[in-house]
Amino acid sequence: MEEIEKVIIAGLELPGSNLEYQMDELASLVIANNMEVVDRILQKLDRPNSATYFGSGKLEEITNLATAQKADTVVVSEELSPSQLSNLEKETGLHFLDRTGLILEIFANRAHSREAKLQVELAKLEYQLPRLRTSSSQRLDQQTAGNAGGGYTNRGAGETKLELNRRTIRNKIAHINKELKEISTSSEVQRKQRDKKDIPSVALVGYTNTGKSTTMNGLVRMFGRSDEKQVFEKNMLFATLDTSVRKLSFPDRKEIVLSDTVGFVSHLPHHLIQAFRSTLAEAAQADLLVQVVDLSDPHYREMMTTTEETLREIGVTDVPMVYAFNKADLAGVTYPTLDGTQLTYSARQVQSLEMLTSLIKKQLFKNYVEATFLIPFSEGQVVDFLNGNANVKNTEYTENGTKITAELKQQDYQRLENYLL
Ligand SMILES: Nc1nc2c(ncn2[C@@H]2O[C@H](COP(=O)(O)OP(=O)(O)OP(=O)(O)O)[C@@H](O)[C@H]2O)c(=O)[nH]1
Ligand SMILES: [Mg+2]
Repeated sequence: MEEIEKVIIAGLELPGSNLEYQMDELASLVIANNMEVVDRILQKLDRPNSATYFGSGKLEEITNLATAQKADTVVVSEELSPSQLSNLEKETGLHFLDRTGLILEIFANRAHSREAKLQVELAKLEYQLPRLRTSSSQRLDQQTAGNAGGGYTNRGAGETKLELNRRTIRNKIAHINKELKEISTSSEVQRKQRDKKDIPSVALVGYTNTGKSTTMNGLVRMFGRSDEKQVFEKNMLFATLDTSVRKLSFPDRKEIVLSDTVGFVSHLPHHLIQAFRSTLAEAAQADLLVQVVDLSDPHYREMMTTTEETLREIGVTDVPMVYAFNKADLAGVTYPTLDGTQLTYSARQVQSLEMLTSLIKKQLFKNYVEATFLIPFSEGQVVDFLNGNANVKNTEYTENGTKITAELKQQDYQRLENYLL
């Protein structure tokens, strides 16, 4: 079995910070990256030390703790500047990873599809670019140390190497961007085709690990095609990194496409958000968002704020949203209950999913109307149209034609106005 890396998590308690929550979430992120938290260490400061983030006394404490716990890596709860990271490593001899670097690693390990892999790679390169100077010159220093009489030429060579590395990274970035663009235009084509078919789309959004994929799977079991694949659900942060789209068909013939996508976390690295734009575009294109919230998490309000901020950042501002407060079974409240656009439910319960379905349908099919038409026998194609596209509630054969009562889209209703009874 692969040895699990032991790490220490460390954070600064700055005025006004909610460090305990931050550290708990950091610990979950560390676990999500297949590492083990062996200890945590905190320091109270008015502001971070500009050179080493922590104060110098604390650095010694961190080094000692790491030795005692046999840990080589320290994960810090915030994003550090490139020079802070390299100073910390120099002063302690330990490996430091900041929160951004950690999230990038998780995403890199989880990405399966070509698109997700490219997106993570892009975010990593963008993150590395400003950090290149320190790490590559360090490597050159080490080379010089082992290479007796390296002399003054090394410095010049080092600069050139750095420039070369930067150029290589920029080239890679350009290449990946091009490839991603090709992929996104092709998925855009697919999306357009769906749009043309007029099927309304619903996107599940929300904080990571709230139960989006479980909700999707439950709905697909009830209303999806029997050969539709289940999506991956697991109790860990960032189980889902790709967008999955499934079609649901309800007994009344109404259909929707439902998408499940990557979850959010507070301070999601900016580069990642940029890189995942096209994956997240599914939400921007949706007719309705269902924000899945983990009601059993004491911090669910903060998580909702983060979700809404992240949606704004990716430009999703004017899609209507309903709220699905999940894991009600763990929260110890009565469920399922519906209050306006707010559902309290459990994604593991059929009755709950039925209520979610009716909430979604109520929002999406608001402009459906019920009407009764009388269609002359000579116009059988209109009867076929209604049977194929409307929720037919009653059919009667009269002397003058077929009398059909049906629930249908406003625009179809207008088209068929001539046949109104
Ligand atoms: N008790 C309980 N657990 C639930 C419920 N819904 C989901 N879970 C569990 O919560 C965990 C996370 O569920 P997922 O569906 O993978 O969550 P997600 O929102 O897709 O998470 P990411 O893809 O990581 O963003 C899994 O272990 C689920 O079994 C629920 O209603 N009650
Ligand atoms: Mg998921």
